[in-house]
Amino acid sequence: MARSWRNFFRKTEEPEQENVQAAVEAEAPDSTADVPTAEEVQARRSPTPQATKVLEEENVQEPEALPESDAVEEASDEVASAEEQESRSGGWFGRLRTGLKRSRESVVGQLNAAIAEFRDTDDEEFWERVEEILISSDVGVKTTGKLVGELEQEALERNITSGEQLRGLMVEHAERMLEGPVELDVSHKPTVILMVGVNGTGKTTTIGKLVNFLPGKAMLAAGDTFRAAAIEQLQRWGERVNAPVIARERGADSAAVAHDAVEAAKREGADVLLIDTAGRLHTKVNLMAELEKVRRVIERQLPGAPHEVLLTVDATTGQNGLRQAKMFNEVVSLTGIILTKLDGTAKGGIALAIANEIGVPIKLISVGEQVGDLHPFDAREFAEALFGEL
Ligand SMILES: Nc1nc2c(ncn2[C@@H]2O[C@H](COP(=O)(O)OP(=O)(O)OP(=O)(O)O)[C@@H](O)[C@H]2O)c(=O)[nH]1
Ligand SMILES: [Mg+2]
Repeated sequence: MARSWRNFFRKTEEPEQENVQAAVEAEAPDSTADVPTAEEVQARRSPTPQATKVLEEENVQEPEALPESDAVEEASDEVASAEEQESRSGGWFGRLRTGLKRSRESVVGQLNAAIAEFRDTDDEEFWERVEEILISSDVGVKTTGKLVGELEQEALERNITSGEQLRGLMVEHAERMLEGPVELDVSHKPTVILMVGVNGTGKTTTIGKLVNFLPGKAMLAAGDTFRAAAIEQLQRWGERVNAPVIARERGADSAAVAHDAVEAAKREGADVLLIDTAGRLHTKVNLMAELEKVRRVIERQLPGAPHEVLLTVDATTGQNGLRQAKMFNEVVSLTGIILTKLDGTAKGGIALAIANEIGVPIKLISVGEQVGDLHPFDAREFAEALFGEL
């Protein structure tokens, strides 16, 4: 059974009213001067005909069957039951498996062949072969060493003699490695979620998809003031999911947008504020410094925020995803990873490398461009999709 959206959001803590109040009181009087009201935001949400054209040219994906704004709770129930249905029929899990097909053909296919020849735990050649297979599927040298070391030891201790038992052990160990606190912390009011990542990894579409599942009133912030049509892309999502979008003009300081947005979220009583940012290479020092500034400004406006800093990693980029996670984590302290494009040619092993080497939990996975393609991460399912029987 897939992990459900129902228990994905952690809402147990009391809203931090005192903090919010203190931050509001500490505010410089002119700092909110040009923050638009919700009405103004609503009024300027429609993309211009020109922007619409750009969006069409870009073939920006529109979400399907979105809920009414005043029926978010009910909608998430509907989504959960649709998800249950899908899960029963193997729907999105099937997509994950198909998505990992290249991996499954290379990893599971090769593992099947290796496992078929497994005779005893002392067979050094067998373990070397397993290591090669894992390294070639993006698990990486370090994590492969750990995984195979543990497997070998346990297989020895438990006197494993059959290949199928060994596969079971492998799934178990991978699951343990992948397990982490996946819940999204939305216990604050407002909860601020900052979305970061390399260009084209899925930040903006993930925000759009995620809003559908979030409890309460969402607000979006167009912090990508760099890429052409980025603001319009988010505004388009805002319209579809009935969430106001705080924006400034293209080229504006994205920290200023974040500032406006936090103020607006506090003032308008938004439950969750999702801040989009421009795609940036983890190796560009000045761009990473800019992101750090965005984070700092948010924290100054609302102590304790951002409550979630989520990194989108395109799973098809392999081991580079590990370097991205490392660098972004150093600069903005990630709270979670979203693995996207698992419906593509991803090998999937990067999930193990990230979980083991970065220590930041994978919280969500995306297996396509539609709203229903975003799912809470489930370590067991992922391990099975990766190493389960063909
Ligand atoms: N197949 C597939 N496509 C995806 C997935 N997630 C996002 N995309 C597509 O990837 C493209 C880029 O997504 P965006 O959300 O614009 O990515 P971004 O990180 O905001 O990009 P920049 O703002 O340019 O840095 C879009 O065409 C999305 O529809 C996924 O899980 N699977
Ligand atoms: Mg974007």
